[in-house]
Amino acid sequence: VRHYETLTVESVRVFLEQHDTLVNRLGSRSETWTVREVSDGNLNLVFLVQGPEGSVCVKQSLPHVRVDPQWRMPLDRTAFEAEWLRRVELTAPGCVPVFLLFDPVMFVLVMECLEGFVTFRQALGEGADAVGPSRMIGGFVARTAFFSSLPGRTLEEIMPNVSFFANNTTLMRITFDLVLSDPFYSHHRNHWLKELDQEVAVLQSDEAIARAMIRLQQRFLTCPQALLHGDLHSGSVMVRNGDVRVIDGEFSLYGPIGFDCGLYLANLVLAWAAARSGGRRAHLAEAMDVFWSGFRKDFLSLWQTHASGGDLFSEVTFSVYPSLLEAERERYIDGIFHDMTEFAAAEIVRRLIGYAQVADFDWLTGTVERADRQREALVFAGHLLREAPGSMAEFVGRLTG
Ligand code: SR1
Ligand code: MG
Repeated sequence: VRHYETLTVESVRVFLEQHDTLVNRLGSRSETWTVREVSDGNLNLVFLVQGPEGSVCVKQSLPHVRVDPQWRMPLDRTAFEAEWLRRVELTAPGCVPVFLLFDPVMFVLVMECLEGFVTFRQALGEGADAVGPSRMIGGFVARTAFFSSLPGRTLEEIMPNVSFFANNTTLMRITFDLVLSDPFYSHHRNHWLKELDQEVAVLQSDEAIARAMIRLQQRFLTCPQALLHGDLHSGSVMVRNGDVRVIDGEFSLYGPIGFDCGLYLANLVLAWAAARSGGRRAHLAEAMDVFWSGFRKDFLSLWQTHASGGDLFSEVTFSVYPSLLEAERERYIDGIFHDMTEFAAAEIVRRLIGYAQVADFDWLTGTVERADRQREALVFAGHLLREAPGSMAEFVGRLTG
């Protein structure tokens, strides 16, 4: 009887040997394979295996948070990631690693190894192009959202998926707590540079911000618009010479489209705040604009070319009211924009004062300068929550001021 056990560099080899398709991919003599553990995320184990013929990436859930063994956790997250990967491969081909195998006993997901890729976060820190990947991610979110939502599909196609992903409650809980709750009150998981004490106190005692967060909590849990990645920060994007892949769909859920957009945008803002020069900041501001305008353009154009594909905003039903349909579509996109700016604010705040922070500021060795940069982002996020901007130009204008 097979049972779950945590993989090691040695047992990964034994695991892979049991699957002919993987053995064929790597090359038949397993003693020639090299196995490397490269886990660096908060939750899971990751191994890269190189054989004479090819390579694979092996990801396994642990029964706890990888970086905190006391924080116990069920294993099912790789099952949701596998399902997300299989669906997104169809709606956004070439944008994710190729799915190879999921083992529901060992909670192991095997996929294409992204050789030579680095995380977008690392690339951003090294001054790499941000505009090209942002255009691609705008298109990626548009396609994955459109083809998993009621504008693009029928209710019979969508509803079983909504209910399947509604079971990803463990990771929903993490997001609800770490992104949308803890940072906005006094919680033991929060931590920040003491130079930011005053800004944090202001943020946590502002009624308008509390009101915005209550709205966001509701949007996150009660608005299943589309299948989301659910954790679309710059560490979930891999890049290599203009090639871009989205990884780590374990947080996938049906939720508001602005959540994925907001997380991506927030991580550009964090990179902007940590940037090494004014020129670099201008480049990152351009990437923000390109991301949003790319998303908007692609989502609207999918609507035009698949006008009868879905149940909502159907040209079949409302063909005699073309201007009404157009106005309603604009309103839908405006709603995504509003959600995006507020979710972006929540992500900025949590990455600066919450449990899981980001490495973007690590190159700033002096705490005073680091705090100054973080303060800029924190104050900007507070402003977004108090008063939503009406356009991307206003969003970028407030930032670059
Ligand atoms: C306990 S998990 C902390 C964070 O890591 C993941 O990448 C998600 O961003 C989550 O919020
Ligand atoms: Mg991750």
